[in-house]
Amino acid sequence: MLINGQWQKKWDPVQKQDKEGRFIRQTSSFRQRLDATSVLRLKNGERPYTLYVALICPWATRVLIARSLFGLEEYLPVKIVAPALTDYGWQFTDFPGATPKDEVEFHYMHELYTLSDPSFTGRATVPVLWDNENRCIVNNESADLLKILNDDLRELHQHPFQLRPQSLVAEMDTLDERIYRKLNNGVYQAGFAQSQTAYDEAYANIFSMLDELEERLAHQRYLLGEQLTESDIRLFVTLARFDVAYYGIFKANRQQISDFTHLNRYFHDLIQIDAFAKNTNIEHIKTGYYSIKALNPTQIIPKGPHLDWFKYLK
Ligand SMILES: N[C@@H](CCC(=O)N[C@@H](CS)C(=O)NCC(=O)O)C(=O)O
Repeated sequence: MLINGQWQKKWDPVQKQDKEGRFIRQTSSFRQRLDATSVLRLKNGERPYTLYVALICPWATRVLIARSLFGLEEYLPVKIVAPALTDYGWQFTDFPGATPKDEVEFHYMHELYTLSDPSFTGRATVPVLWDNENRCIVNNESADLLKILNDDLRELHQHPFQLRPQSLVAEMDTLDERIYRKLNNGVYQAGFAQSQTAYDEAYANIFSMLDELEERLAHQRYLLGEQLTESDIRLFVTLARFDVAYYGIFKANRQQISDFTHLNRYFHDLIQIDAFAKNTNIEHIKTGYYSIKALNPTQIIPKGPHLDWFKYLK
Protein backbone atom coordinates (compact mmCIF):
# COMPACT_ATOMS: atom_id res chain seq x y z
CA MET A 1 0.00 0.00 0.00
CA LEU A 2 0.96 3.67 -0.15
CA ILE A 3 1.97 5.56 2.97
CA ASN A 4 2.28 9.30 2.52
CA GLY A 5 2.59 8.80 -1.24
CA GLN A 6 5.40 6.20 -0.93
CA TRP A 7 4.94 2.54 -1.88
CA GLN A 8 5.70 0.41 1.18
CA LYS A 9 7.18 -3.08 1.30
CA LYS A 10 5.52 -5.82 -0.67
CA TRP A 11 1.85 -6.01 -1.53
CA ASP A 12 -0.07 -7.87 1.19
CA PRO A 13 -3.65 -9.04 0.63
CA VAL A 14 -4.70 -8.57 4.23
CA GLN A 15 -5.80 -4.99 4.40
CA LYS A 16 -6.54 -4.69 8.10
CA GLN A 17 -7.71 -7.07 10.76
CA ASP A 18 -9.59 -6.73 14.00
CA LYS A 19 -8.40 -8.40 17.20
CA GLU A 20 -10.26 -11.64 16.37
CA GLY A 21 -8.41 -11.85 13.01
CA ARG A 22 -11.32 -10.63 10.86
CA PHE A 23 -10.34 -9.02 7.54
CA ILE A 24 -11.42 -5.35 7.26
CA ARG A 25 -11.72 -3.65 3.83
CA GLN A 26 -10.62 -0.03 3.54
CA THR A 27 -13.18 2.68 2.70
CA SER A 28 -12.85 4.54 -0.61
CA SER A 29 -11.54 8.09 -0.55
CA PHE A 30 -12.33 9.73 -3.92
CA ARG A 31 -16.08 10.21 -4.11
CA GLN A 32 -16.94 12.91 -6.72
CA ARG A 33 -19.97 12.57 -9.03
CA LEU A 34 -20.33 13.80 -12.64
CA ASP A 35 -22.37 16.94 -13.38
CA ALA A 36 -24.25 18.39 -16.37
CA THR A 37 -21.06 19.94 -17.80
CA SER A 38 -19.39 16.53 -17.92
CA VAL A 39 -22.43 15.08 -19.71
CA LEU A 40 -22.36 17.91 -22.24
CA ARG A 41 -18.68 17.37 -22.94
CA LEU A 42 -19.26 13.65 -23.51
CA LYS A 43 -22.22 14.44 -25.78
CA ASN A 44 -20.00 16.80 -27.77
CA GLY A 45 -17.55 14.04 -28.51
CA GLU A 46 -14.96 14.81 -25.84
CA ARG A 47 -13.60 11.86 -23.87
CA PRO A 48 -12.41 13.38 -20.60
CA TYR A 49 -12.60 10.17 -18.51
CA THR A 50 -11.10 6.69 -18.48
CA LEU A 51 -12.25 3.78 -16.36
CA TYR A 52 -9.37 1.73 -14.88
CA VAL A 53 -10.40 -1.81 -14.02
CA ALA A 54 -9.26 -5.37 -13.28
CA LEU A 55 -11.29 -8.22 -14.78
CA ILE A 56 -10.55 -10.37 -11.74
CA CYS A 57 -12.14 -7.76 -9.48
CA PRO A 58 -15.84 -8.18 -8.69
CA TRP A 59 -16.28 -4.51 -7.75
CA ALA A 60 -14.79 -3.31 -11.05
CA THR A 61 -16.81 -5.88 -13.00
CA ARG A 62 -20.07 -4.53 -11.54
CA VAL A 63 -19.24 -1.25 -13.21
CA LEU A 64 -18.25 -2.88 -16.52
CA ILE A 65 -21.53 -4.81 -16.67
CA ALA A 66 -23.61 -1.67 -16.04
CA ARG A 67 -21.54 0.25 -18.63
CA SER A 68 -22.32 -2.44 -21.23
CA LEU A 69 -26.00 -2.76 -20.26
CA PHE A 70 -26.54 0.98 -20.74
CA GLY A 71 -24.48 1.04 -23.95
CA LEU A 72 -22.02 3.55 -22.49
CA GLU A 73 -18.86 1.87 -23.84
CA GLU A 74 -18.08 4.57 -26.38
CA TYR A 75 -18.23 7.32 -23.74
CA LEU A 76 -16.09 5.66 -21.12
CA PRO A 77 -13.01 3.91 -22.53
CA VAL A 78 -11.44 1.33 -20.23
CA LYS A 79 -7.87 0.36 -19.37
CA ILE A 80 -7.47 -3.13 -17.94
CA VAL A 81 -4.66 -4.12 -15.54
CA ALA A 82 -2.98 -7.54 -15.65
CA PRO A 83 -4.74 -10.02 -13.35
CA ALA A 84 -1.85 -10.85 -11.01
CA LEU A 85 -1.27 -8.69 -7.98
CA THR A 86 2.46 -7.98 -7.93
CA ASP A 87 4.63 -6.79 -5.05
CA TYR A 88 3.75 -3.30 -6.33
CA GLY A 89 0.02 -3.92 -6.60
CA TRP A 90 -1.84 -3.81 -9.94
CA GLN A 91 0.42 -3.56 -12.98
CA PHE A 92 -0.04 -2.93 -16.72
CA THR A 93 1.51 -5.73 -18.83
CA ASP A 94 0.78 -7.50 -22.10
CA PHE A 95 -1.23 -10.29 -20.43
CA PRO A 96 -3.92 -11.49 -22.90
CA GLY A 97 -7.14 -9.57 -22.35
CA ALA A 98 -5.38 -6.73 -20.48
CA THR A 99 -4.68 -3.37 -22.15
CA PRO A 100 -1.28 -3.67 -23.90
CA LYS A 101 1.31 -1.75 -21.91
CA ASP A 102 2.27 0.60 -24.74
CA GLU A 103 -1.34 1.89 -24.68
CA VAL A 104 -1.08 2.94 -21.04
CA GLU A 105 1.03 5.79 -19.71
CA PHE A 106 1.41 4.16 -16.28
CA HIS A 107 3.22 1.05 -15.08
CA TYR A 108 1.32 0.61 -11.82
CA MET A 109 -2.10 1.54 -10.55
CA HIS A 110 -0.60 3.28 -7.52
CA GLU A 111 0.78 6.02 -9.83
CA LEU A 112 -2.79 7.25 -10.36
CA TYR A 113 -3.23 7.58 -6.62
CA THR A 114 -0.05 9.59 -6.01
CA LEU A 115 -0.82 11.87 -8.96
CA SER A 116 -4.24 12.54 -7.42
CA ASP A 117 -2.86 13.04 -3.95
CA PRO A 118 0.95 13.09 -3.50
CA SER A 119 0.56 12.16 0.16
CA PHE A 120 -2.07 9.45 -0.34
CA THR A 121 -2.13 6.75 2.33
CA GLY A 122 -4.04 3.59 1.55
CA ARG A 123 -4.42 0.83 -1.00
CA ALA A 124 -4.37 1.50 -4.75
CA THR A 125 -7.63 -0.22 -5.64
CA VAL A 126 -9.68 -0.61 -8.82
CA PRO A 127 -12.14 0.46 -10.15
CA VAL A 128 -11.07 4.06 -10.71
CA LEU A 129 -12.77 6.73 -12.79
CA TRP A 130 -9.87 8.89 -13.98
CA ASP A 131 -9.95 12.50 -15.18
CA ASN A 132 -7.57 12.51 -18.18
CA GLU A 133 -6.97 16.27 -18.25
CA ASN A 134 -6.67 17.10 -14.59
CA ARG A 135 -4.83 13.83 -14.03
CA CYS A 136 -6.69 12.88 -10.91
CA ILE A 137 -9.15 10.28 -9.63
CA VAL A 138 -12.79 11.32 -9.83
CA ASN A 139 -14.15 8.34 -7.93
CA ASN A 140 -12.82 4.96 -6.72
CA GLU A 141 -15.95 3.48 -5.17
CA SER A 142 -17.91 1.00 -7.30
CA ALA A 143 -21.20 1.71 -5.52
CA ASP A 144 -20.85 5.39 -6.54
CA LEU A 145 -19.71 4.48 -10.05
CA LEU A 146 -22.90 2.47 -10.52
CA LYS A 147 -24.90 5.55 -9.52
CA ILE A 148 -22.84 7.72 -11.88
CA LEU A 149 -23.67 5.35 -14.75
CA ASN A 150 -27.34 4.92 -13.83
CA ASP A 151 -28.16 8.49 -12.83
CA ASP A 152 -25.50 11.05 -13.83
CA LEU A 153 -25.05 9.70 -17.37
CA ARG A 154 -28.73 8.84 -17.97
CA GLU A 155 -29.00 11.21 -20.95
CA LEU A 156 -26.29 9.24 -22.76
CA HIS A 157 -27.84 5.78 -22.33
CA GLN A 158 -28.06 3.94 -25.65
CA HIS A 159 -30.28 1.30 -24.03
CA PRO A 160 -32.67 3.02 -21.65
CA PHE A 161 -32.73 0.98 -18.51
CA GLN A 162 -33.39 1.67 -14.84
CA LEU A 163 -31.18 -0.37 -12.53
CA ARG A 164 -32.38 1.47 -9.41
CA PRO A 165 -36.18 1.83 -9.79
CA GLN A 166 -37.51 4.29 -7.21
CA SER A 167 -40.12 1.85 -5.95
CA LEU A 168 -37.49 -0.81 -5.18
CA VAL A 169 -34.51 1.23 -3.98
CA ALA A 170 -35.19 0.91 -0.25
CA GLU A 171 -35.61 -2.88 -0.46
CA MET A 172 -32.57 -3.16 -2.74
CA ASP A 173 -30.31 -1.19 -0.40
CA THR A 174 -31.27 -3.33 2.60
CA LEU A 175 -30.79 -6.57 0.69
CA ASP A 176 -27.52 -5.39 -0.96
CA GLU A 177 -26.07 -4.47 2.42
CA ARG A 178 -26.75 -7.97 3.80
CA ILE A 179 -25.49 -9.72 0.68
CA TYR A 180 -22.35 -7.56 0.74
CA ARG A 181 -21.60 -8.30 4.38
CA LYS A 182 -22.28 -12.03 4.32
CA LEU A 183 -21.38 -12.99 0.76
CA ASN A 184 -19.71 -10.41 -1.57
CA ASN A 185 -17.23 -9.45 1.13
CA GLY A 186 -17.86 -12.62 3.17
CA VAL A 187 -15.82 -14.72 0.71
CA TYR A 188 -12.83 -12.40 1.23
CA GLN A 189 -13.34 -12.69 4.98
CA ALA A 190 -13.10 -16.47 4.65
CA GLY A 191 -10.06 -16.29 2.33
CA PHE A 192 -8.12 -13.70 4.29
CA ALA A 193 -9.20 -14.78 7.80
CA GLN A 194 -6.28 -14.72 10.23
CA SER A 195 -7.87 -17.10 12.73
CA GLN A 196 -10.02 -20.25 12.67
CA THR A 197 -12.82 -18.35 14.43
CA ALA A 198 -12.85 -15.61 11.78
CA TYR A 199 -12.89 -18.24 8.99
CA ASP A 200 -15.68 -20.30 10.64
CA GLU A 201 -17.78 -17.19 11.06
CA ALA A 202 -17.28 -16.10 7.43
CA TYR A 203 -18.03 -19.64 6.13
CA ALA A 204 -21.29 -19.75 8.11
CA ASN A 205 -22.29 -16.33 6.76
CA ILE A 206 -21.55 -17.25 3.14
CA PHE A 207 -23.63 -20.41 3.16
CA SER A 208 -26.51 -19.06 5.23
CA MET A 209 -26.79 -16.25 2.67
CA LEU A 210 -26.59 -18.64 -0.29
CA ASP A 211 -29.29 -20.83 1.33
CA GLU A 212 -31.48 -17.77 1.81
CA LEU A 213 -30.97 -16.67 -1.83
CA GLU A 214 -31.70 -20.20 -3.06
CA GLU A 215 -35.05 -20.03 -1.28
CA ARG A 216 -35.79 -16.52 -2.58
CA LEU A 217 -34.99 -17.45 -6.19
CA ALA A 218 -37.28 -20.48 -6.02
CA HIS A 219 -40.18 -18.04 -6.29
CA GLN A 220 -38.96 -15.30 -8.61
CA ARG A 221 -36.77 -14.75 -11.64
CA TYR A 222 -34.49 -12.01 -10.28
CA LEU A 223 -33.62 -10.86 -6.77
CA LEU A 224 -36.31 -8.19 -6.63
CA GLY A 225 -38.93 -9.95 -8.76
CA GLU A 226 -39.36 -9.90 -12.53
CA GLN A 227 -37.15 -6.86 -13.18
CA LEU A 228 -33.36 -6.99 -13.45
CA THR A 229 -31.79 -4.50 -11.02
CA GLU A 230 -28.40 -3.40 -9.73
CA SER A 231 -28.77 -5.99 -6.94
CA ASP A 232 -28.53 -8.74 -9.57
CA ILE A 233 -25.28 -7.29 -10.94
CA ARG A 234 -23.83 -7.11 -7.43
CA LEU A 235 -24.71 -10.74 -6.75
CA PHE A 236 -23.75 -12.02 -10.19
CA VAL A 237 -20.09 -10.96 -9.94
CA THR A 238 -19.64 -13.02 -6.77
CA LEU A 239 -21.46 -16.07 -8.20
CA ALA A 240 -19.30 -15.93 -11.36
CA ARG A 241 -16.12 -16.20 -9.23
CA PHE A 242 -17.44 -18.73 -6.74
CA ASP A 243 -16.86 -22.14 -8.34
CA VAL A 244 -13.70 -21.13 -10.21
CA ALA A 245 -11.94 -19.29 -7.39
CA TYR A 246 -13.63 -18.81 -4.00
CA TYR A 247 -14.52 -22.48 -3.56
CA GLY A 248 -10.83 -23.42 -3.81
CA ILE A 249 -8.54 -20.56 -2.88
CA PHE A 250 -10.84 -18.96 -0.27
CA LYS A 251 -11.97 -22.35 1.16
CA ALA A 252 -15.65 -21.48 0.65
CA ASN A 253 -16.26 -25.14 -0.01
CA ARG A 254 -19.49 -26.47 1.50
CA GLN A 255 -20.83 -26.68 -2.06
CA GLN A 256 -20.53 -24.96 -5.45
CA ILE A 257 -23.09 -22.65 -7.08
CA SER A 258 -23.67 -25.36 -9.69
CA ASP A 259 -24.93 -27.60 -6.84
CA PHE A 260 -27.83 -25.24 -6.05
CA THR A 261 -30.99 -25.63 -8.17
CA HIS A 262 -32.40 -22.11 -8.22
CA LEU A 263 -29.19 -20.11 -7.85
CA ASN A 264 -27.72 -22.11 -10.72
CA ARG A 265 -30.79 -21.44 -12.90
CA TYR A 266 -30.60 -17.72 -12.00
CA PHE A 267 -26.89 -17.59 -12.80
CA HIS A 268 -27.48 -19.26 -16.18
CA ASP A 269 -30.18 -16.68 -16.96
CA LEU A 270 -27.76 -13.82 -16.30
CA ILE A 271 -24.67 -15.23 -18.00
CA GLN A 272 -26.64 -15.49 -21.25
CA ILE A 273 -27.10 -11.71 -21.30
CA ASP A 274 -24.38 -10.18 -23.48
CA ALA A 275 -23.32 -7.51 -20.93
CA PHE A 276 -22.72 -10.20 -18.29
CA ALA A 277 -20.99 -12.72 -20.58
CA LYS A 278 -18.59 -10.29 -22.19
CA ASN A 279 -17.38 -8.91 -18.88
CA THR A 280 -16.63 -12.34 -17.37
CA ASN A 281 -13.06 -13.47 -18.04
CA ILE A 282 -12.21 -16.85 -16.50
CA GLU A 283 -8.46 -16.64 -17.26
CA HIS A 284 -8.18 -13.30 -15.46
CA ILE A 285 -10.28 -14.51 -12.53
CA LYS A 286 -8.28 -17.72 -12.02
CA THR A 287 -4.87 -16.14 -12.62
CA GLY A 288 -5.71 -13.23 -10.35
CA TYR A 289 -6.91 -15.10 -7.30
CA TYR A 290 -4.38 -17.92 -7.60
CA SER A 291 -1.55 -15.37 -7.90
CA ILE A 292 -2.07 -14.23 -4.31
CA LYS A 293 1.20 -15.51 -2.86
CA ALA A 294 0.02 -15.41 0.74
CA LEU A 295 -2.67 -17.98 -0.15
CA ASN A 296 -0.88 -19.90 -2.91
CA PRO A 297 2.92 -19.77 -2.55
CA THR A 298 3.56 -22.05 -5.58
CA GLN A 299 1.45 -19.81 -7.84
CA ILE A 300 0.12 -22.91 -9.61
CA ILE A 301 -3.17 -22.18 -11.34
CA PRO A 302 -5.66 -25.08 -11.37
CA LYS A 303 -6.79 -26.39 -14.75
CA GLY A 304 -10.41 -26.90 -13.70
CA PRO A 305 -13.21 -26.70 -13.02
CA HIS A 306 -14.88 -26.92 -16.44
CA LEU A 307 -18.37 -25.52 -16.06
CA ASP A 308 -21.20 -25.78 -18.58
CA TRP A 309 -21.75 -22.00 -18.67
CA PHE A 310 -18.29 -21.31 -20.11
CA LYS A 311 -19.91 -21.88 -23.51
CA TYR A 312 -21.73 -18.55 -23.17
CA LEU A 313 -18.56 -16.51 -22.66
CA LYS A 314 -17.44 -14.19 -25.43
N1 LIG B 1 -14.67 -0.13 -2.20
C1 LIG B 1 -14.03 -0.48 -3.37
C2 LIG B 1 -13.26 -1.77 -3.19
C3 LIG B 1 -12.42 -2.07 -4.37
C4 LIG B 1 -11.39 -3.16 -4.07
O1 LIG B 1 -11.21 -3.60 -2.92
N2 LIG B 1 -10.71 -3.60 -5.15
C5 LIG B 1 -9.67 -4.60 -4.99
C6 LIG B 1 -9.74 -5.63 -6.10
S1 LIG B 1 -11.11 -6.70 -6.04
C7 LIG B 1 -8.31 -3.96 -5.15
O2 LIG B 1 -8.11 -3.18 -6.06
N3 LIG B 1 -7.36 -4.34 -4.30
C8 LIG B 1 -6.00 -3.88 -4.41
C9 LIG B 1 -5.32 -3.89 -3.08
O3 LIG B 1 -5.95 -4.31 -2.11
O4 LIG B 1 -4.18 -3.48 -3.02
C10 LIG B 1 -15.08 -0.60 -4.46
O5 LIG B 1 -16.08 -1.30 -4.29
O6 LIG B 1 -14.91 0.06 -5.47
